[in-house]
Amino acid sequence: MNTFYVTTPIYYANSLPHLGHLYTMIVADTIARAKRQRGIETYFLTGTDEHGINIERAAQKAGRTPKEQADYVVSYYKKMTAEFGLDTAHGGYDIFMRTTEPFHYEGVSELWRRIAKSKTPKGNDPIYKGHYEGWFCAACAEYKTEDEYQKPKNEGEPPTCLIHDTPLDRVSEESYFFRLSDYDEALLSVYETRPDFVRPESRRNEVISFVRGGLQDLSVSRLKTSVSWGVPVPDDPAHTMYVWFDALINYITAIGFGNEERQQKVGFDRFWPALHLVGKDILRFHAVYWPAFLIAGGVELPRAVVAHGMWLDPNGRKMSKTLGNTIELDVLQKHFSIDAIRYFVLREMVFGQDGRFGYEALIDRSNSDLASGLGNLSSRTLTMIGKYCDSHVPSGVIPEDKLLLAKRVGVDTDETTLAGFIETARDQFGLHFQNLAFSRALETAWSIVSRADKMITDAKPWDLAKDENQKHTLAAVLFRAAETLRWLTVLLHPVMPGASQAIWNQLGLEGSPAQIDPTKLKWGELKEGTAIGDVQPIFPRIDKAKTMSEINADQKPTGVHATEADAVPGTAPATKPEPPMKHATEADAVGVTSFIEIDDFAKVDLRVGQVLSAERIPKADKLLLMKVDIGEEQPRQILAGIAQYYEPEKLVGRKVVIVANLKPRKLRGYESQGMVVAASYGEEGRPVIATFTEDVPNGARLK
Ligand code: ME8
Repeated sequence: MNTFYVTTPIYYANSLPHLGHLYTMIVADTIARAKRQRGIETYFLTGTDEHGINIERAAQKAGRTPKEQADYVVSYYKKMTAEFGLDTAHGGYDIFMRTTEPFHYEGVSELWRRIAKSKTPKGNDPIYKGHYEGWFCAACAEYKTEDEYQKPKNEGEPPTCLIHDTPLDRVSEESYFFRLSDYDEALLSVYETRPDFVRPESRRNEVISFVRGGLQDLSVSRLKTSVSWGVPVPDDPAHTMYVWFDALINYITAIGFGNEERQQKVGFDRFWPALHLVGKDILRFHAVYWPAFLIAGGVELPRAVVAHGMWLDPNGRKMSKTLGNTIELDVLQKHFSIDAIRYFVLREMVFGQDGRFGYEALIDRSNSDLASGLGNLSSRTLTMIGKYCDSHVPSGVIPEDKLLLAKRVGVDTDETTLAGFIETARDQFGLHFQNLAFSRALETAWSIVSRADKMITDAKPWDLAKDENQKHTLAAVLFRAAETLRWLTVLLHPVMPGASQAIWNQLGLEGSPAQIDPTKLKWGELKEGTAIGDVQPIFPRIDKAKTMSEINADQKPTGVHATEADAVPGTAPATKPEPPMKHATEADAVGVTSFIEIDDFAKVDLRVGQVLSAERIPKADKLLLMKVDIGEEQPRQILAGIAQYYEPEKLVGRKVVIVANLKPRKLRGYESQGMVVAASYGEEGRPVIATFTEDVPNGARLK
């Protein structure tokens, strides 16, 4: 049986979720929907991590018991997941896992016992009793070594956590240890033999160098007198298990490890191994400790551990409650459709790298890609079918004797040109999706939107409608547009389930795009004569000024918010108010003054390139150092003076135009082997990089 299991981290039940938590769930939900659409039986887990000192303290502060605290946070999570369409009722997760479930206690105890009975690869006992002396961060639920904390300013004070800036707890007590130091070679061999085990590549390298640096044994219990809120150590109830030990095991207890009832209901053998999606903040736990526990317990390793980057605010700062720059989910939900949010986070973050989240950017993308892009393609196509074809899908066939007429108005009489383009885009979309390159996948889907838009604009159906002789040409153009829409709804279903279904219904189709395997789509299967449904706008345009002022009014009164308008002056030039596009400076407006021959132009070798990496150069505010693939054996190293306007991480994967035969020159000690072509406007000469809306191979020449 073909099955698939995907997990998000289980989130701490000490505080309410924010955009970061929502993001991992959206990614997992998208993957799960794509698998289900392909007929693969899929299990999707999310949930909460409810034990440990941090929950105990949060409960105490709120005047609740730890369980009441967990219940409170869980009820919020459940409400939130329902509102965002991520719960079971909306086709989302299959289990909201809670570590306070009795079956979880059973499974965790079972794994502890199995580990305790085994031997390490070096022949030692994996679990031993010792004495722990050191510092612990309750918020990270992590023991900290000297290079992981800030030493105190005054003697006698505790050091502080580098992440949370809060004082660490001194721990000096008896503890059980897991002999992690004996698993280094076993782990390195996993990373070596399974290069896809930790993804992306950069994270895999980090993990390998961490393990190569030497592993220390891990304290896996606390005395019950210090931490009582957790799973008791089997046969030694004076000890409570370390919260991460218990939490990681949730991924297997949820599907039946150590509990017969769960095993019957879900099935460990049916679904394990899982694909674990995590933020890079907790990669070490998932890619080092977790596989070591599993090796020790004789359990198969996960399919893969995939770490995504973190959402930062528009100024590039980490989102945190203290800074007040987290994105509030209720504000987000009030002003944006679920599909627009899903599209934005998947399109905007280059998977694996950090991304910046701002409401203004979300509005801009919604308006450009959704309202003016997909939404407009859908409404113009369906409105024209309503107007010119009596609301029925017309025939796509142009009769032999009308082909010449169609050709005369520039309509391609060979339907397979468009069909071929879309089939190739569908395949590319699928490949990107499989590699979790959602941003690239969506770029590819939007190349289909542009192609269909261009077909309509070039064919001018409104003119064709005036000529009775062209009625077959008109019908064929509208059929092709409608068939393109059908394909788009199927491709985009995992990303935007609501909007895809709405367009599907408006096309007059039965069932759901959720039931169509995109790899099995065949061009032309849209049936002539299908009565289209009621045409409604799918993505209404958002009034930016009005929505921004409403958002600002809605935000909690304390702290700095995550809107671009709140950017600290001088820290993020990209957030300066942009001059309206139409108002170029007078200098820009001067017309062309002298002409060149075509041969002069031919001297400039312009090539299509793709940015492979982009980074800032220390002490050079304006320059970005990029590696660009222009179809040559080696990528070009190119410097571009765009750092004040472009975030390097957003350029990765983007298609650009390169002047390939420009004499190399050195800037700030780096050789630049070409130039990126950009428009320049306004008094500051703001650069806007030239790019393509359709897919084009690297190295293609511009003529
Ligand atoms: O670490 N950007 O729980 P947690 C992107 N209980 N993702 C973010 C994010 C951000 N700014 N902030 C949070 C724990 N996340 C443990 C996990 S698993 C056995 C135990 C997401 O509540 C991201 O997935 O701190 C990150 O890894 C996770 O929330 C951390 O959630």
